[in-house]
Amino acid sequence: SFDIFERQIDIKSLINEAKRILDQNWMNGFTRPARKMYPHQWSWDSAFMAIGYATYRQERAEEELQRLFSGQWSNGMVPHIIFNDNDKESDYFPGSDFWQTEHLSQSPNTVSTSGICQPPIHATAIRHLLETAHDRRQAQSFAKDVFPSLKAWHSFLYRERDPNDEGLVYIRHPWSSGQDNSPNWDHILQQINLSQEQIPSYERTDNKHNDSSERPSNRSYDRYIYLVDFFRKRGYNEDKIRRDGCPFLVQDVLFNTLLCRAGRDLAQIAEWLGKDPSPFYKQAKKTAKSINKNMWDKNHNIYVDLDWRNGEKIDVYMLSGFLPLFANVPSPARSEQMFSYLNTQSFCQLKKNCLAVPSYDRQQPKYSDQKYWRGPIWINLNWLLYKGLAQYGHREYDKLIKQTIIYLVQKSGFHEFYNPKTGEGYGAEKFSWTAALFLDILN
Ligand code: 2M8
Repeated sequence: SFDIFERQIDIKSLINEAKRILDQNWMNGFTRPARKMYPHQWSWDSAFMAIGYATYRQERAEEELQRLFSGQWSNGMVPHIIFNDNDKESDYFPGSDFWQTEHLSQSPNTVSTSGICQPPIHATAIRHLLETAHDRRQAQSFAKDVFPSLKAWHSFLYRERDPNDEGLVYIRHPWSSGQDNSPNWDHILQQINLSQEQIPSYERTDNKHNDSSERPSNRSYDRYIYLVDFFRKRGYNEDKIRRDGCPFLVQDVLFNTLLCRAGRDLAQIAEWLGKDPSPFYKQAKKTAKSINKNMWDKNHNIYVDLDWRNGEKIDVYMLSGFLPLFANVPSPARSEQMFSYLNTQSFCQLKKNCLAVPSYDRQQPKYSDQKYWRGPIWINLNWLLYKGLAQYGHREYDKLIKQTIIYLVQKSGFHEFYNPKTGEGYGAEKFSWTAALFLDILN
């Protein structure tokens, strides 16, 4: 047991430590999420980094996102990884040679990239930068430069990933969700029956750097790799991938929530730049409506993912199911219903000494305190919840999130994820988005 409110905490030195971590992970143009384990540039991580840099180093925030967009494909996709070809220290798998994107007509010539995307929180980061920048003129000119890239990115998603024009886009790989090993994917992955010949030969490296009991199972990894092989065999052609029955097509709550919020942020950026915001507002409105209509689970008071292939709800209750709060999707009445589930032992209850909000309902049989994306506390999800709840006036709960994040960081350092019971840190150490979002929360 612990009392977070009794500790004397030296906030200043924690802030300095967070900045030091970002400095150490800065690779001259982008920030690696962590040494060894994640040596390249990841898409949604970069947006979180930019939000952190916005508190003290505007030019880095801009550089970071510029480098990310240098990897954008000609169809508008922002890849989930832009590889750091100079990295000699790491053996990250799957590297660029495995993705085989280099000779595609739609991939860039100057940098090598993966062939899938990650949650689109970039316009949100750029709007934030515009609102907080010390040098506003510079931020405006940066926003003007990247506006066409942002626009192409959102058009790509609605054009290629929403073939039935529902306002909801699908992802086709667990890595695209950002929550790689979430129990959300278990059922679909279980249904993918593969013979040994269907799995390309490969060697995992992720569990060399980390305790393998925290990482995804080999069976899941086989399916992650099979999916990449499925895409590269079809030249990353979306129609072909869908037509040939890609076994993983999911409309994910968090991905669509961030698209909805980013759509509104893009509209606001357009307005500031003297451009027409209405198409972006319209898309965001439609997405919000569909999240409310199709993803709401009225028996559990939370939003859930959908299997795009049959429209069925995936009955798994994750912290991300509350995150439509971040995009102002639920009505105030619905947000109260959600809060009555969030504020219980299933997640984190006020006045019960909990340590921020775990990523998965603790009462579920598959919940784990330790396993990557299957229960532990992640700072990015808590940050999104923190911002979301603030819009609905839940001050006391937000205070709890902020204080527990400070406690976690002080107790265990800036880890990738944390044990909700003990506060112990797991995964990569000196993890960049934990540092970046800590800076924003304390700003
Ligand atoms: C994790 O994902 C990568 C694959 O993309 C991995 O496990 O190797 C996830 O936590 C993801 O959300 C994150 O962007 C990435 C880098 O921090 O690591």
